[in-house]
Amino acid sequence: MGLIFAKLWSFFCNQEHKVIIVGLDNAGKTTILYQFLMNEVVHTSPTIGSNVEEIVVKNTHFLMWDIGGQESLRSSWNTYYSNTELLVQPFSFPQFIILVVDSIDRERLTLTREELYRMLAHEDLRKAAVLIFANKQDMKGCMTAAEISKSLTLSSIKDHPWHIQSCCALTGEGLCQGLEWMTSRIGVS
Ligand SMILES: Nc1nc2c(ncn2[C@@H]2O[C@H](COP(=O)(O)OP(=O)(O)OP(=O)(O)O)[C@@H](O)[C@H]2O)c(=O)[nH]1
Ligand SMILES: [Mg+2]
Repeated sequence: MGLIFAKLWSFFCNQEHKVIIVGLDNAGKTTILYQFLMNEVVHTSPTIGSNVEEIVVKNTHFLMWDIGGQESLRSSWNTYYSNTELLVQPFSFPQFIILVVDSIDRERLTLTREELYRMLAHEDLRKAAVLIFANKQDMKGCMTAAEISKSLTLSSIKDHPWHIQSCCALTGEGLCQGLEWMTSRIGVS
């Protein structure tokens, strides 16, 4: 009995939590993914398709899918929402959406808003919690997290847990706080 319990415990504790990292092109998604993985800034080029990496935080495994944000690729984001290969696992749908916003890109915030609400309405994402990174806080004249929150009307989101975190992917500032919010959502302290 004890052995069965231990195996079940180990299965659930070591399982991977699926995360999708989305946002418009040039927002800083890939830079954030590799800051998570290596604590350093990598040279990026626009992502065609996706990058996937396992990130371990406080013994919690996250399988993070960084999806290309160019206009032509956005219509295929929904192919990452369900993963038929993993349907036998309890969490084959994303548990987290990380939405990365370029805080200097005022012109395209409306577009980000549209993409956000399209995702939130998707059946496969109904249980996902949303972490919004207000990235590029090092840029002069950038929008604050509060401004972005207001423009995205985050306070109107009642059916998904959400959190907005300002950050700078180049220095890594703010990224840990975002990950901490994610681990707190799954009960890791
Ligand atoms: N100043 C500044 N530049 C950043 C920051 N984060 C990322 N960048 C730069 O923004 C550019 C785009 O970053 P990527 O991580 O490739 O953007 P992406 O969201 O993955 O873009 P796509 O793959 O096209 O969807 C790169 O030149 C990064 O170095 C940041 O916090 N501050
Ligand atoms: Mg990219």
